[in-house]
Amino acid sequence: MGLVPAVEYKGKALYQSIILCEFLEDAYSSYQPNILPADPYTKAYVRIWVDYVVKNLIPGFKRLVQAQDPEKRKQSLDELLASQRKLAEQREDAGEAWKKYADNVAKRPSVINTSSDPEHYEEMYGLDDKLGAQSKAAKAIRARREDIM
Ligand SMILES: N[C@@H](CCC(=O)N[C@@H](CS)C(=O)NCC(=O)O)C(=O)O
Repeated sequence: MGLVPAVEYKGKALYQSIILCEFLEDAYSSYQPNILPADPYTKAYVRIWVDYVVKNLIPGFKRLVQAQDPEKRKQSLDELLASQRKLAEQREDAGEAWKKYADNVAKRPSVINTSSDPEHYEEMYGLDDKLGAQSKAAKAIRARREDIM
C-alpha cells in the first residue's frame, strides 16, 4: 500500500493501524495491559465503535483539515460534528472520561516526540488540497476512499 504505519513481522509486511493494534495483541499476548477487554461482548462492543470512528470520524477530520474552499469547509465541519454528535449520544463515557483519556495520550512522550506542532497541521493539510498533493493519503481523502484513509 505504501502507507505508514506498517510492521514487518518474521520477514512479512502488515499495515492498517487498527489491524496492527489487534495483531500486536495476538502476537505479544502476554504483554499487559491489553488493548481490548477480555469479555467477548465488551470486546465486540469496543470494535463496533472503533469501526465507527475509523469510517466516520477519521475521514471526516481529514476532509475538514484538507478543505480550503469555505463552502467545502463548512460542509466538512457539519459532517464531522454530526458524526461526533452521534458518538456522544450513544456513548455515555464520551464526555469527561474521553477528555481525561485524550489529555493523558497527549502527555505521553511517544506522542509528543512524534507529533508536529499543532499550528502547522492546518497549513500542511491545506497545502495538500491547494497543490493537489499526490500522496496516497491525500488522494484517498479527495476521493472519499474510507477504505484507504
Ligand atoms: N488507513 C490507514 C491510513 C494510513 C495513512 O493514511 N498513512 C499516511 C500517514 S498518516 C501515509 O502513509 N501517507 C503517505 C502517503 O500517502 O503517501 C491506517 O489506518 O493505517
